[in-house]
Amino acid sequence: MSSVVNHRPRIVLSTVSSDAHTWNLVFLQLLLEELGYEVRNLGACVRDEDLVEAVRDARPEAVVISTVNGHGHLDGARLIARLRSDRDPAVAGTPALIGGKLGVAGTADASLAEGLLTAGFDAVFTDGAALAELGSTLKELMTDQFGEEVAA
Ligand code: B12
Repeated sequence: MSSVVNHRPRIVLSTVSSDAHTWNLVFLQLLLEELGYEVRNLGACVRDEDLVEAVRDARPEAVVISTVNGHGHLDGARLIARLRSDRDPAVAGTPALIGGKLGVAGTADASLAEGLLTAGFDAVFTDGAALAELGSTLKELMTDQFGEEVAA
């Protein structure tokens, strides 16, 4: 699908339902805004259905999920399954990535990435992954989904 976007590409930023941490979200909001995105930050402990409704309302070019409390591999898999099964194909097909501390095993949590990809995420950033790659990954995902015009 190709479409012309005449606003700054929008990102819905959120954590998962169990996760009370917020500085990770503040950090990512600032980084994404610096990269040229408009960010809707949903804050901590967001229910799956609230994330899906925010996507329906904001029609973002991408969803970015940050999680650090250790439950992200479970909550994230459930969350992305909910988004991908939405009745609206535009909502269900929104590019989505997740990152942070996905479990409680530090860099060994890299093994959890495969499950999150299988569940429906387009990209996974494990603990310690290069943050510098966030911008280029988002651009790739948006270009695949919407065409060249959306790049921030
Ligand atoms: C502050 C803090 C809290 C505060 C949070 C306050 C707030 N308003 O945010 C409070 C006290 C509430 C808290 C609670 C808990 N915490 Co806490 N907390 C921390 C602490 C000390 C700092 C987190 C922080 O703010 N970092 C600053 C931000 C900017 O960095 P960050 O979160 O690490 O995010 C970076 C990266 O992870 C990455 N990143 C994150 N998300 C994403 C997403 C993408 C896409 C990408 C690319 C990158 C990325 O980029 C960020 C910048 O580098 C960490 C330990 C630590 N030193 O990291 C523990 C820590 C995160 N907490 C932990 C735990 C276990 C808990 C509790 C479960 C404790 C408990 N038993 O109650 C609860 C969780 C409650 C819940 N429901 O979620 C563990 C998680 C264990 C794990 N995953 O391995 C940690 C790691 C402590 C530890 N070593 O055990 N916590």
